[in-house]
Amino acid sequence: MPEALLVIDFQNDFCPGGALAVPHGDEIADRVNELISSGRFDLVVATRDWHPADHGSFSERGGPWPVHCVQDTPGAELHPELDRDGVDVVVDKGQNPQTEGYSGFDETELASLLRERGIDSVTVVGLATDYCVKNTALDALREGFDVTVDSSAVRGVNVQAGDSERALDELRAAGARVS
Ligand code: VGL
Ligand code: ZN
Repeated sequence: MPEALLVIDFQNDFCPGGALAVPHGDEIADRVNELISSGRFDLVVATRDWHPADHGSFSERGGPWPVHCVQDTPGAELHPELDRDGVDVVVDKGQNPQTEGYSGFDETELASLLRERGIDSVTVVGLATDYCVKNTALDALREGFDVTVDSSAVRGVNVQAGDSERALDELRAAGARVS
């Protein structure tokens, strides 16, 4: 079973000090790097939330979020603790100003990339559990991949208390394995 590791949005803006900091987001680094170097994965993909400056999810445009992950800004860069040399491909998402673009599969080349490499199974880690990790994992299931979420390598925003737990429940109900 060729397997890919999908590292979702492990970027400066989603870590403490960033524009849309996920509490303890930086703490996933060790586990993510351990998975990258485990030898278990045939392909390692890192996604980046990669918004144009006028993205519709920004509060100044009536959206729910502060300005974050604007293309080519330091906040949009991959977190410095991520083992960048272990990443095979970077996939940018969220570029359409009109859509949220939470999922790594939304208007990207990710599905075709995985199929091209013969991948049938994915492990999803990264930020944030209740938004981009959840939506990417749900789309991976819809695309027919076998999906595992490594719960020690994700962290959530938790706008409402319990959002991350509910996201993991939803993922289990949809057929993902939560390890
Ligand atoms: C995300 C909120 C807004 C995420 C991206 O990566 O989970 N959350 N944009
Ligand atoms: Zn975003």
